[in-house]
Amino acid sequence: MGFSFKKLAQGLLKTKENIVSKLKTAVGLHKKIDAALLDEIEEILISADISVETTGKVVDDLKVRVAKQGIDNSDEVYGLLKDSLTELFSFQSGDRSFFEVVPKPYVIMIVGVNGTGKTTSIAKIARRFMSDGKKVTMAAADTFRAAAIDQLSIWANRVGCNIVKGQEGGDSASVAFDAVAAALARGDDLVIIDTAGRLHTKLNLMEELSKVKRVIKKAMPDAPHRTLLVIDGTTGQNALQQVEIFNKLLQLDGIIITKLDGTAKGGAVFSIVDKFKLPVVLIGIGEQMDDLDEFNPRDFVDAMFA
Ligand SMILES: Nc1nc2c(ncn2[C@@H]2O[C@H](COP(=O)(O)OP(=O)(O)OP(=O)(O)O)[C@@H](O)[C@H]2O)c(=O)[nH]1
Ligand SMILES: [Mg+2]
Repeated sequence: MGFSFKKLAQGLLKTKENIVSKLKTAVGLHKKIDAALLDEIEEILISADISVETTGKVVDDLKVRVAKQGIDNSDEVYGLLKDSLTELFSFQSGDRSFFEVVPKPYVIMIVGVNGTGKTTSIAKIARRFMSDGKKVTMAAADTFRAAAIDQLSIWANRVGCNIVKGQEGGDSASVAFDAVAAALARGDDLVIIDTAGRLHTKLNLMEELSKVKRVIKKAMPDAPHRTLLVIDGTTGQNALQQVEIFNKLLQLDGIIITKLDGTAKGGAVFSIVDKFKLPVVLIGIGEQMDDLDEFNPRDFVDAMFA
C-alpha cells in the first residue's frame, strides 16, 4: 500500500529541500519556540505554496500543541509541525485501498486541465489493476485529437487491456457509454475513462464533461463510481481554482496530484485538502509506471521532513 518511504522521500526531494533547509536555519536562530520562530515557520510554509489561509490554521494548531505539551525547545518543533500538517487530512479515511473495487465494472472518470497527466496516470492505474488480476477497459473519450486516441491505444496495448475508442471529433459521451456497455457485456472489472484536457474557464467544454457523466448512467445507473480530478503538482495556487470549478460541475470524489517530483512547492496538496475536504487518492512522483501510488498523509508528511 503506497510508496516505500525511500521512494517517496526521493520523489518529494525538491519540496523537502525547500522546506527543511529553511526550517533548520530558523530553528538554529531561535532556541525557543517563540512568536518570532512561529512567524518564520508561517513564511516558510507559504513559500512552499501552502495557502495563507491553510498556513494560518496549521500555525494556530501548532501553537495549541506547543502550549498543551509545554514544549519550548525549538528542536522539537519538527515533530509538532508534522502532526499539525497531518491533522489537515483527518477527514480523509484510509480504511479502503483505492485498488479494492466493487461493483463490477467499477467506472472511474478522469478529468482535468490540459497536460496535467491524465492519460499517463490512466496507464499507470490500469497496469496496477491488471497486475492485481483485474480486467480493465479504457475509454478513449478524449476525441479532440487523433493523437490522444493513439496515445491511449498505445498504452492499452502495452498494459494489455481492452480499449473502446471512437472517431476524432466524435461524441465523447457516446465513447464512454460504449465502453461501459462493453465492459458490462464482457464482465470486465473496471472502466477508466480518459477525457480531453480543458480549461476550467471554458464553460462549453466543461458542460461536455457533465454530459459524459449523465450519459454513462444510461449504461450503468450508479456509474461513474469515482470522478477524479488530476492536478499538476507544479501548478501552484491556480490548482485551487481548478478544484473549485471542476468540483462544482462534477461533484468530484477525489484528486490525483501528479508531478510532485518536479516541484519545490508540493505544499499545494495541503491547501487543496484543507479548502475542499476532498481526499487525495493518488500521487505521482515521476514518469515511470510505478511512480503513481496511493496517498498516505502520514507517510507524505514524514517523507517531506525526512
Ligand atoms: N515528472 C513527472 N511527469 C509526469 C507525471 N505524471 C505525468 N507526467 C508527464 O506529464 C506529461 C503529460 O502527461 P499526459 O498524461 O499526456 O497528460 P494529459 O493530462 O493526458 O494531457 P492532455 O490530454 O493533453 O490534457 C507527460 O510527459 C507525462 O509523462 C509525474 O508524476 N511526474
Ligand atoms: Mg490526455
